[in-house]
Amino acid sequence: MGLNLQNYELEGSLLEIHEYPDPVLTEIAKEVKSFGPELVDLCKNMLYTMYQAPGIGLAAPQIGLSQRIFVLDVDYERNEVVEGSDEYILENFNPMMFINPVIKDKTGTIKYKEGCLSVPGVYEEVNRSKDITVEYQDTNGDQHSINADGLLSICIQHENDHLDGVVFLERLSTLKRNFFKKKFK
Ligand code: QAP
Ligand code: CO
Repeated sequence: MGLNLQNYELEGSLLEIHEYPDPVLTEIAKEVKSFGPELVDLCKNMLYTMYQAPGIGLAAPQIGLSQRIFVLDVDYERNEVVEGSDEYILENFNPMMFINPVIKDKTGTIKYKEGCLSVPGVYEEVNRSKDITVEYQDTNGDQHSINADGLLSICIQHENDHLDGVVFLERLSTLKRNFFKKKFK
């Protein structure tokens, strides 16, 4: 399968998304110690699966892999090539890959209606930090640090939670959390 990214063909395989309450979603993911072409391939397939869904973020535990990896893109627009087709054109795509991320500084608060590919159909408001600094490695193992705010900040915090075995339902009020937990179990 392929996704047309403004004449750049993203090749990849569609990975199976594990849904809540799959136990892999509650595990603490392991640090990545091996970098190179296999990791690049995995990230490409994760991005491919995310764009296909469509979603804006996907963490490795969501594809059944308990490793500290997530991908995201909060900028892209996806349009059908022709109405009703399953071929898409992506515009303004800005794929990002985070290996062994650590959120360093968090300030302020921001509320946003979040969803999750592993909890289909549920969209609820969650409080997060507004501004963050995140340190992470790229697929070569090189170290980076970025500041994030807005949707990027929210998305990084949501995906980083997955690496600690936390699904966004855990961040809702007790009443809502229990309601949705019951619904999925
Ligand atoms: C996490 O979520 C996120 O229920 C990424 O039926 C969400 O991509 C970060 C999705 C909001 C920041 C803000 C959910 C797709 C996608 C669904 C997603 C669904 C289809 C969720
Ligand atoms: Co999620």
